[in-house]
Amino acid sequence: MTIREIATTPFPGQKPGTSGLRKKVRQFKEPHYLENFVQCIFDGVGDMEGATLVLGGDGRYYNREAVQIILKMAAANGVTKMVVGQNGILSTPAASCLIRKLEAKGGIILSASHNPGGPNYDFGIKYNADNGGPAPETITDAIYALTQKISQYRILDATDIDLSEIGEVSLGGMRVEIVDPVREYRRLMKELFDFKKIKKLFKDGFRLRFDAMHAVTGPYSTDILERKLGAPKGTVINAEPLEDFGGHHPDPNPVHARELFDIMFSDDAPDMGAASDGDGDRNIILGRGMYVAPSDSLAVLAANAHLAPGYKDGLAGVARSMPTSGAVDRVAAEVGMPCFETPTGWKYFGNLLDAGKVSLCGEESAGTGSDHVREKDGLWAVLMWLNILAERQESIAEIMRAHWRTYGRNFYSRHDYEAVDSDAANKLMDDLRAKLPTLTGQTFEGETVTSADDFSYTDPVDGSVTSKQGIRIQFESGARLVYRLSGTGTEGATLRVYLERYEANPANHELETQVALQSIITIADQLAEIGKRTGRVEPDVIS
Ligand code: G16
Repeated sequence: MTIREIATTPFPGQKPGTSGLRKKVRQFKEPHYLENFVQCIFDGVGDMEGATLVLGGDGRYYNREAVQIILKMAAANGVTKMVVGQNGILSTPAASCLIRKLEAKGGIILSASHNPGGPNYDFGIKYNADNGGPAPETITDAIYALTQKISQYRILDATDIDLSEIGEVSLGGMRVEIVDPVREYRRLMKELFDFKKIKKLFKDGFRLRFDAMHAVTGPYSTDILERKLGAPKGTVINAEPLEDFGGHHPDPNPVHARELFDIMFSDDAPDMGAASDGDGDRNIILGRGMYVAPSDSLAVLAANAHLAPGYKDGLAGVARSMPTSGAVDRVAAEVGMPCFETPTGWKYFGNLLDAGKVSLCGEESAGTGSDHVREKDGLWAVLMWLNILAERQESIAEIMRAHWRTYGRNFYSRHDYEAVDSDAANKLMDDLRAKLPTLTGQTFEGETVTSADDFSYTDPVDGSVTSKQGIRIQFESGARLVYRLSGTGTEGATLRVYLERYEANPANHELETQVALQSIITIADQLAEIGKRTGRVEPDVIS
């Protein structure tokens, strides 16, 4: 087998976003596009000779071809061992788990997360470092710089290898170990949670509906929930992973997980509903007739984590992304533990977790996780909730109401305007930024602004500064308004508006969320002229 050195030219726009490089499949299929980026990963990370890497993806369209290309390039770049999920499959948290378990140099994960899949939709690739988490900016910046000047890549001239059988094969001088994608992950979950108690919960008749959305958590949830924990067959719905996710967006929100929401708001709703996304790192939780906002879920997990064996000694601290509601801050203040506010993107939690400053973190974008891996983890969150429910023997609605009685309720919602003209979106943000210095002290709809800024973060561990991370406007009442442009979309720009209002009085805790937030919603449009500038009369997604 020979190594070929193929001449190439730089591609514009191979800049990794919040979560690696995410583009349309047709872009990835352009000659040399994927190969260029992969070569830049190998060169940007460096020292591939002797390295062990982990490789896998969420099984979306183009996963199979991409895995074969990456394996041949890894062999040509001197990688010693590649550990690949069977059939090229690994959920994002399972990949993180394997990198840590094997003490690998890092891993390559193929996914466009919650974005749709198929020939006309999205694909993605990202590099995770040896801590199992998304590569820090020093690495992604180095990769990006190389994409601007690449002139050749190396690839082994070889036939595709069969990834359907667990075992070991060689490819050129490289060993390829094909592993069960679920096994190590399941072991880790067993260490963290009381499987016996959760088993008993199901035995006693607890009913769960887990929507795998035809994405990667199908095999993980069927194995763990149905086979190991004894949940009845059919607990997992849409369990079969499909390359196009059955034509849906594998995004667990009220629009794309409609089927689950309908079940949970029906007369025959089970006790709990949950769903994960394309690559298995996000989660949503529903009780009977109740949606648990991800920011609230984070707060409840923070307040109850000690009920699960893996967290019985309590938490070192918690962290949330800036746009996530302050519900978890209230728990942290009560317990007396540190609470950090980071920019959006899981990578910002990495340093805090590695330094032992926090053991639980989460984001409004349906992500929660802990120091067990360095990615958010959908099924982990479901198991954590199950463990808490098994201990408390209360319904989800009872747990939520008790939580609000204790801490007050942070009403919260996110309004998304998708595929907005990029120039219009950037101008909207620039004009808002220009207005910031004038806002403090002004009153809108009865709400007085106490501060207004563009979020900037100084990492408490390495001192690095990340600026322009979203516009935040804080009101005297405790309400807050945040504007941010998404870093994960592949079409135009997505404007996200995050709305929050604190309510201490239990008499108002049952208000409908959008009603509770009405004044903030009105201010959001007044300040940014969203309707006028985007031409939209309402958001595409309200979550
Ligand atoms: C990715 C990151 C998350 C982040 C999200 C933000 O999620 O891993 O940490 O919260 O992007 O998305 P946006 O920039 O669109 O608001 P995922 O699940 O897409 O990998």
